[in-house]
Amino acid sequence: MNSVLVVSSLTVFTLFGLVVGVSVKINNRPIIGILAQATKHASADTFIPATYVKYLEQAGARVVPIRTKESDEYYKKLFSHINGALFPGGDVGIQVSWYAKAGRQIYDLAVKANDKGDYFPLWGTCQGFQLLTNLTARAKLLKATDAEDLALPLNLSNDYKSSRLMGNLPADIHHSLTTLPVTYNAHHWGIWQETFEKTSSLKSFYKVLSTNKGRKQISFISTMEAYKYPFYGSQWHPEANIFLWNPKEHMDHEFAAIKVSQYFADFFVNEARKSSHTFPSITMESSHMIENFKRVYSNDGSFELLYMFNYTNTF
Ligand SMILES: *[C@@H]1O[C@H](CO)[C@@H](O)[C@H](O)[C@H]1NC(C)=O
Ligand SMILES: *[C@@H]1O[C@H](CO)[C@@H](O)[C@H](O)[C@H]1NC(C)=O
Ligand SMILES: CC(=O)N[C@H]1CO[C@H](CO)[C@@H](O)[C@@H]1O
Repeated sequence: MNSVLVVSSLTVFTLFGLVVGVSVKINNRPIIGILAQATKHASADTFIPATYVKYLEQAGARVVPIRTKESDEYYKKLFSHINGALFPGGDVGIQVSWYAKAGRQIYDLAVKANDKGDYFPLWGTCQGFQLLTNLTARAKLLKATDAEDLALPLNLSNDYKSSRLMGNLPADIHHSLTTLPVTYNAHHWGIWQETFEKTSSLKSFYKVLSTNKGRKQISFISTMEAYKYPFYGSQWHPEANIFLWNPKEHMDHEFAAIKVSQYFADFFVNEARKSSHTFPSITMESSHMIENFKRVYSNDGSFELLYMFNYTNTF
């Protein structure tokens, strides 16, 4: 009788521990991968803008590069060590680039992992946003929006209130987002709202949180999140307000804009804290950190800081 009682209470304890462990386990050492892309810069084959690195770091994450042109094995292994991935902006295109190919690997692994209950968030910014739509719809959908160097408030959709990303916006952030030019656009192409509505593979996968109009006065999707996956996309640049300082560009640096940027960084890094992937050793973890790689600062008034990589040709 006694031993039966002991056994059953142990079982209850274990079950309880398991349930609690799975649902609330928080990883306070999140590491996020940022995807590299090709460059014509003389000093390397590929690069990652430091702005995206700083953006994640300010919110309590560390960064490792996701290199391009690597083996399937590389992406599988790296994926099992990191807690989220960010596809940054740039101009390599999303049809045939190594950036898009590597993005496809990470995206497919993330879908599979999340389907199995292994939480893994993705964020796409600008070109990275466009890549997410390409990876989901597998179709050529971009059309001209003419939104180069255009800082705008968001036109929130009715659905934003039921979203994870914006459902709990603090009042001041909501006010700034909807009234001030705090979202910096730097894209010629985009996903027209009309295209989105007509493309069932996108419409069933992503909830539209905001739209905007470029100089052509055509509405494009500016912020979205996936219904069933922790995948987020912004056609605008959340990192710009704090970390881009080219005086020829017109991002908003006022305090309210800084707080908006911080809100989105905090949100995404919190998503990464829900992933329990780790590197097998501290030695391996430190050898992957982006701090190991070469940085190049453009001392020409553009204030551009880039992490540089050569292909390793392990494929
Ligand atoms: C990449 O390779 C080139 C040519 O060998 C070399 O000059 C350059 O320093 C390398 N860049 C990096 C970031 O390792
Ligand atoms: C905001 O979105 C609504 C609904 O899609 C649209 O009718 C309106 O024209 C948009 N306004 C701006 C300024 O983008
Ligand atoms: C990376 C990737 O899957 N890109 C796809 C984008 O969509 C086109 C279709 O237009 C595909 O050919 C690309 O493979």
